[in-house]
Amino acid sequence: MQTNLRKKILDAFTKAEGEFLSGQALADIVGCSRTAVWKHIEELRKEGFQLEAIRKKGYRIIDTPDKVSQNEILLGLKTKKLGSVVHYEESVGSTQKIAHKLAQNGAEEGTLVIADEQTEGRGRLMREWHSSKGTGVWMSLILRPALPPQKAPQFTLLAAVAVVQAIQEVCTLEPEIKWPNDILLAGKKVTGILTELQAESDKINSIIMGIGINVNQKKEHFPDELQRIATSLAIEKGDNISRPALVQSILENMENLYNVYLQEGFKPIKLLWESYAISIGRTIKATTITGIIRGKALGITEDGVLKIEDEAGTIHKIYSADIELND
Ligand code: BTX
Repeated sequence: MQTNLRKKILDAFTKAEGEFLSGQALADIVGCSRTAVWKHIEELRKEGFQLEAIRKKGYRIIDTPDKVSQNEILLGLKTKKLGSVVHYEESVGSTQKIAHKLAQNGAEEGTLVIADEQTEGRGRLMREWHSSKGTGVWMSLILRPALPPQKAPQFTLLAAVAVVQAIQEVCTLEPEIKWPNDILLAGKKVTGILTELQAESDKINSIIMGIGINVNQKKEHFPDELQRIATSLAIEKGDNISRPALVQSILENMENLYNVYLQEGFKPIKLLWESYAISIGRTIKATTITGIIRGKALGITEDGVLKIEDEAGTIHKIYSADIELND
């Protein structure tokens, strides 16, 4: 209930777009007493929000802390569904784990789990995902599309497009996608995406979309073994980036793409994805769990599966692999 009230107050400030809102106006919009509004305003202040209060005019928010907690995400968020429930933790093992539990317990579609730090962040095949404190976006989003499980790989590509669009919007940088789940800047990994499922044989119960973005790390924040292959938005931009603004943009782009997907299918997403992809048309080496395939990446299928033509002209369909560019 309290959380609901807070969400309504932040929504009202979002709609006001920097204009003053009187205590009475806020109380009317939110449907509570002026005292309750005042208490929430004081709590926001304690959490680092800077509010200007002028007699007879009311309140407006003039600055927010660079945190990724519920308040910062909700203030200014323009989505209907994605991010409407936010679970924020300062430090967790993995946001994926928490999101899995919430999904199992019936969490609604669009529920976001986000943390300031992960101590056991993970990538595909239980690889480690380095998730240092206060520097990145470590988030897991619950989606519940009424689809068969075979469609799930498409969501990795949909999420990649949403993240690329958000980075373009918020940082004016031009990232590229390496199939299926790496987003690169200057040839180095800035984002990893991990799509996990809770499903029955013919139906998805939930998709847990894990997204890890290096945002404000400096080179020395990365362990030695990552310094050669990883980068952050701040390194490439030469300036720090607002993490809440980035998360909001991801959620907004993702919601748009998800709606397009539900109405028109995967094709428009595929076209967008291909426009950002670097591996298509190039000679690549794909390391799968069953072996290595070398050949030309022809493109992706309607299901988001990668097609590679080897030297003998055989076409292979690759569902999951690590890709190296060979030309
Ligand atoms: P991946 O298996 O494609 O990539 C993992 C590999 O990437 C590692 O083996 C390492 O070489 C490299 N790596 C590790 N950390 C970083 C980093 N911070 N930046 C660049 N490269 C790195 C990618 O898996 C999927 C990652 C998803 C992470 C999100 S964060 C929120 C959610 N919670 C969670 O535990 N995982 C997801």
